[in-house]
Amino acid sequence: MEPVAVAEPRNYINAEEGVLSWLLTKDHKRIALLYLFSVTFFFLVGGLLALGVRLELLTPAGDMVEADTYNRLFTTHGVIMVFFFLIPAIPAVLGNFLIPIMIGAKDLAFPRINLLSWYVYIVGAAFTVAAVVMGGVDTGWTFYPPYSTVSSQSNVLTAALGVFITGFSSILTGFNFIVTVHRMRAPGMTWFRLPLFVWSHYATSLIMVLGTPVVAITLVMAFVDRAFGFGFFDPRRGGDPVLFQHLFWFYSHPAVYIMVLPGMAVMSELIAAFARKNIFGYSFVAFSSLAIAIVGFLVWGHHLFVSSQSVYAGMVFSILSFFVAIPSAVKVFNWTATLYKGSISWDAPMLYAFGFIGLFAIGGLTGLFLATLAVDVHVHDTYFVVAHFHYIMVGGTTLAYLGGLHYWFPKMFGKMYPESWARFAALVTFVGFNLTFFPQFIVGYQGMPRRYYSYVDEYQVWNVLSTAGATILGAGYMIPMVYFAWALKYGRDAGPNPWGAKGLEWTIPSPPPTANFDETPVVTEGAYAYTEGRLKVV
Ligand code: HEM
Ligand SMILES: [Cu+2]
Repeated sequence: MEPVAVAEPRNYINAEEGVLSWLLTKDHKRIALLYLFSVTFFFLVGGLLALGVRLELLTPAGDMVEADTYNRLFTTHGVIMVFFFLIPAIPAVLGNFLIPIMIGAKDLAFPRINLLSWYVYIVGAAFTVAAVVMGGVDTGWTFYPPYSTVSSQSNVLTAALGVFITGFSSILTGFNFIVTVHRMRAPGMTWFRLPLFVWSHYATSLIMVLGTPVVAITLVMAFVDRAFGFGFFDPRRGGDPVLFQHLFWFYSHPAVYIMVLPGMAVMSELIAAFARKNIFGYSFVAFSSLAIAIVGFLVWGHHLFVSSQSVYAGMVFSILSFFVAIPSAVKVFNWTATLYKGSISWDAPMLYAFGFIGLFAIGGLTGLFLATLAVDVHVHDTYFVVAHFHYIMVGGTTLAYLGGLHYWFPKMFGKMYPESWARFAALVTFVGFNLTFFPQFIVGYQGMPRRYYSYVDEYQVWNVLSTAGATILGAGYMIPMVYFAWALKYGRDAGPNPWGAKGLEWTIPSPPPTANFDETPVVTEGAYAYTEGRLKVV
């Protein structure tokens, strides 16, 4: 018999070779991988800094690092995690990879702008890395004046410039997504047939485009205050430091939803796929994303309850903050209703999804505590706040991100990851997470302030628990990195649709070819058209 040469099928990964083909690519899938590597890098750096913070807090005395070094540690941890990991992770990696495929398009509307976004991100990151190399920045990731404008001796200008530049990456990505969803949908892909992943990213993009310019301007104002003594935020020159807080939180509260809406986007896909059901109340879940995006812009004042803001304004912001709970709860209730009578399979992505619901619920409920004016006066700037935002951002967003990476890993790379390791890692992460951050609610309620490098002895037991948990959590985050790398080489072939899931991304080969679809698909049914209740056939 003649030997038959079977050429490896062409896909986006092996379509072209060489580093340049990656650095100059206009393929949204390759750009997603560029982001994957960069955000993973920053997650590792931010994680190491967290470890430093936690080690210092193992003992009550400030005996590992100087106070000044400690300030630089937690600030750099916060800046890197927020601006270089949490904000880009899901949209830039999973959104970039999936949005065009999910709507039946060949690419985003503006492929070159997509590549530009990544370069802008890298340039911004380079400034921030430079600030770290030069000795770090110590203002807290919020850059509050007058400390950031007048008193700080650290590299505020360089770090702020880095964050400012990175903002444009976010704006460009949001703008690209919005145009893509409007203009590039395949025939038959009506708005109400869009996967909820796309809806949620659409809402996220609105916040990116409308909110990010505000923080950009705010940082410019702080920059010129510091560099040239303009005095926007300096009462001696007719300015007002509280103005900074208003402007900053006008963006940064919605920014929390830039982090968590994409997490919710992933959740809807995971829940539908692993319960094999249509999402209960599809249009409610879709519109709740928009509602969160809109109401998110009206609540910034809950960060200013103790800033000398009037009690009247405080009350209004308090009530408005409660309203955000409604669309968030709509999502959680609708996912729960979807699970009801679903035929649930406990694959690793679903474990991450359940973890998300649990942690997000705790984070959200404690958010209501903080939104309650009188309670916030007590726990403001304590570890209660630290625990709250870690439950939402770290618990919620990173679990959704990891769940999504597991779910779409076979699509992105054509290989399966080892399932039992993945379940193990999900469990370790969940346990480690709660051990790290639950004690912080208690110690915060007892009065331990945030951003201090030493504390009274009574708080030590909670801090020891928290540091122990952080070690476990760190391990939980590292395990997937190891088996993902392993699976790239040794994993078994995934085939186009390993989960038997619905959605256009599962109709094309894994990894997808460069153009995604051989011919433009015609969509004839809504998202999640599962035959309800059917058992999973593997
Ligand atoms: C092992 C995991 C982690 C540990 C032990 C940890 C610990 C801490 C600690 C102790 C602080 C200082 C709080 C303060 O004094 O105000 C902090 C701040 C912060 N962390 Fe984490 N963290 C972890 C992971 C993360 C992750 C994954 C993110 C984001 C993805 C994140 C985002 C932040 C932010 C935004 C701040 C605020 C910094 C500031 O207030 O200036 N953390 N973290
Ligand atoms: Cu807020």
